[in-house]
Amino acid sequence: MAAKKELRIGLIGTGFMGRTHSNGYNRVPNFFPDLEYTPVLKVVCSRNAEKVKAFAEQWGYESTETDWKAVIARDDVDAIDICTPNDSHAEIAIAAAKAGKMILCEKPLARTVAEAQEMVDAANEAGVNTTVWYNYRRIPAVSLAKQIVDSGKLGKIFHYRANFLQDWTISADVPQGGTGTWRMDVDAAGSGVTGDLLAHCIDTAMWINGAITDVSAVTETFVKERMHAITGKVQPVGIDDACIFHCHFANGSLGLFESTRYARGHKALYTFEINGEHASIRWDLHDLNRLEYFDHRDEGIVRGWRSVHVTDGDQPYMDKWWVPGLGIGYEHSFVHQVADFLKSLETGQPCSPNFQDSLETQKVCEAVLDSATSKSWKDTGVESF
Ligand code: 4PW
Repeated sequence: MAAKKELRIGLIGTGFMGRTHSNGYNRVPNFFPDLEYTPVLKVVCSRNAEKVKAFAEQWGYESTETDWKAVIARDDVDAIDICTPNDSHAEIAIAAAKAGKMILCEKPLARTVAEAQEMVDAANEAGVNTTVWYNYRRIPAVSLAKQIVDSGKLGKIFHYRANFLQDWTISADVPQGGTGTWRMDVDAAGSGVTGDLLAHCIDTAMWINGAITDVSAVTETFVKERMHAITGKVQPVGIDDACIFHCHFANGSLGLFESTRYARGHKALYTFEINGEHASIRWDLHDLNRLEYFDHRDEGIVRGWRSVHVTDGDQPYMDKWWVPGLGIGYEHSFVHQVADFLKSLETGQPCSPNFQDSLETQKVCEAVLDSATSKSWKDTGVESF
């Protein structure tokens, strides 16, 4: 067998996402053996020297750094993987692009459109490959939903509906800022559920159903003040705890989106439903190997919702795993993203969503937040996706 080409990774950030990405790199060679490239875990970086060493040992990184600039300066690194809080994405990505490194950036791309635009410009100027980890696209049932819509089976699309519901911030004792709770701090995160959760829904929606052109939104911050874990002071909360928006898609369909971290009982309920002239589909992250499909053209006596168990080798990604009937999980979406990025190096095609695609998602998020503040409809400026 020909020797593999190496993609030498420098991972920055060792939180939840650092683990999901590292798991992806580790599993790809076993399950995607035909790829020309293989990831090599060169270096991992975090500020705490002891913790980063333990992370490197656990996940198989060859070395460690405590300053992200040192990772970018290394000649033995081809790609920078950004898993830090959102407030450092732009600075790290721009420096990485200037050093000619490929960039894999955790979502959302940035806190604002302005930051995201600078990242796109830097990547374009350097001509480096980029991708953003909107991982839910790569759950086989979600990829299958796109295939079905692209095949035209639904006919004209009328409605796209999505929810992302959680309940982990209901207690006023949850702090903002610091390790683990930076998502609660507007300076670190940029926004609340809009950037953290609805960004996933928007990325999937535009990938499947095209550009979102204009939006009308409401947001709410239920707990107005929280202790800040870094300053130790009780401070006003700047994030949106909940957001609901409706919108137009460029194809003429209507969209309805809701996200909150105050839906008691829901931990990560990401669902979407698409209604077309002939057929509808719906999907639920809590039952992620299933895609529900209803086709009005079925013979009347058997017409009804079909529950498609997406585990067959003919369905997206499933030829790589076990045998039909055996499902996979959340973590596999990251394995798929690594595989698709490596494949993109072989083919020379961009690995979608790249920085440019994710800038479009950022535009929708920003229009949603602007709409809620101004209590008016806002154009997103997204023309195509
Ligand atoms: O990206 C999202 C996170 O920030 C995730 O997909 C789920 O919600 C899990 O954690 C948060």
